[in-house]
Amino acid sequence: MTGINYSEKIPNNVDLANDRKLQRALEQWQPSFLGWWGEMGPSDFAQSDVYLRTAISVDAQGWAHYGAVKMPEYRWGIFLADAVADRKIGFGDQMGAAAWQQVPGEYRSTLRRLIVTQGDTEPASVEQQRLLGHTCPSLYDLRNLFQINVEEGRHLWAMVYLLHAYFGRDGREEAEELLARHSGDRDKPRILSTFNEPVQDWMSLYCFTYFTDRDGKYQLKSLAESAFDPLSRTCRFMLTEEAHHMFVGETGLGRVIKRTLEVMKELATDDPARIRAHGAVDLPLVQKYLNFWCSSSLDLFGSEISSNSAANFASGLKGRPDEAQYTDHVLRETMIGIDTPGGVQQVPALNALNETMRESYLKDCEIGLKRWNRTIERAGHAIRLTLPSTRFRRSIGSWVNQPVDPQGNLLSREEYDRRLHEWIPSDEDRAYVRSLMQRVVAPGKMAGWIAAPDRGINNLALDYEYVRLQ
Ligand code: BYC
Repeated sequence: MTGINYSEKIPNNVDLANDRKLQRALEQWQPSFLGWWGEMGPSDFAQSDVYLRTAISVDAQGWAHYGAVKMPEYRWGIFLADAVADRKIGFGDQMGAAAWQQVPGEYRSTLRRLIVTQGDTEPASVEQQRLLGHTCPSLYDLRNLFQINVEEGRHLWAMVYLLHAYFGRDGREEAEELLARHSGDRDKPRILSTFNEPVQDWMSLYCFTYFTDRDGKYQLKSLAESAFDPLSRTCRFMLTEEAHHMFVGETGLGRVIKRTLEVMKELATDDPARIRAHGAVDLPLVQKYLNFWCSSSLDLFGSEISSNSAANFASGLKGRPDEAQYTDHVLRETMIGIDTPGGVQQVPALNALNETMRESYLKDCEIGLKRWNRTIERAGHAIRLTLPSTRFRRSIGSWVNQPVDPQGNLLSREEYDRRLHEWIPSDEDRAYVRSLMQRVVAPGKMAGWIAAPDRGINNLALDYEYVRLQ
């Protein structure tokens, strides 16, 4: 196991001290990062003590140290999972050859583009969430938000390390650009669409961490298979941090639903108006949030039929999540049927990899829904939460801009436009959710629209002061 050196300005386990040029370049980027954090990271709270975990090693068990930290003093650093000795490429046309420790010239720009796209999402998510601290439903939730934010900041460091270490001047320029683009900025937006959507309330945060961070899990898993070994190693460690982010989404939505069911029982009604009058989030409104964020996150996999994904797989740059579970790792022989508005189209499996990934992602998304639906069923209600059809509200791929309802039925454009507010949050719905977003910061107390979590963080009590506000 490689230990992490915290005595350096940039904590790392990549022996940075022995590469003075790289160390200097990263130390020059560090103040820009801190400047960005101060301007675009969580607004206020810089003086608050937050109960955060920090990586102390890179093995899966017990890698974290917990303690009170002021966010600007968080020790962001560079942590790669341990190297696998004699690692071989596990898929594509070069399967079985030695993994690359350097970037082959012919793949340089494609690989850089993949790393930049991945890197761009990390600060984007921090920017999207920067105002949420002001309306936290509890100190427990506030701390979880900040934990996610600092870790996304570290994930940016992970990609910036690769850019600086392996892509020379171009890489350094890209690292600067990662701090210059901003979520939702009209002139310099973030690269992928979902990362320009505002996340202005905690329902959106829980959906974002449930659906969008899960895309992160799948993309990181596929990059962890990469023939470019430093990318594989950094993604493997990022995945261990990512699990908590999805936990926040799944338990957050679970707690909202639990509270709604309590209110429904108390009032003996499933009438959304009465539930809202009582300050809870009615289940049809939860469904609308799921529809919005699931459909947006589905776009993040790219087009169903994609020559980019085919080329990336064939050349060994990007595999499938858990590549070892498949039998065919070359995919030169197989065809796959893809659902398009013109009917099912047969395409080479190699060109359908984005869709293959999207399908396994959706199976993973179903797990939380099953759990929430069991709770709803046990409470004696007939309503069930569902994932929208992959044809619904797509901005990328075969179904782009098709007027389709969440069940996947093609409608007239007029009917679609008229009924869209039934399927995703309307202005009125969003205004209602905004009205619930009142800050609750007494230790152990929860906002009225969300149930308490089952347990505290790191075995601490629920009424522990997870954030000491200053
Ligand atoms: N929005 O062949 P196509 C995370 C572009 S989340 C805008 O369809 P391809 C996180 C695409 O870039 C994970 N543009 O798809 C979560 C391409 O442009 P270029 C992030 C889009 O290339 C929460 C063109 O359309 N990581 O970590 O196979 C918090 C045609 O592309 C979109 C990655 O995404 C879109 N939705 O796949 C914090 C991994 N979709 O290059 C963090 C790296 C496609 O022709 N990225 N385009 O100019 C990739 O692997 C691929 O770029 C994509 C697209 C999967 C995104």
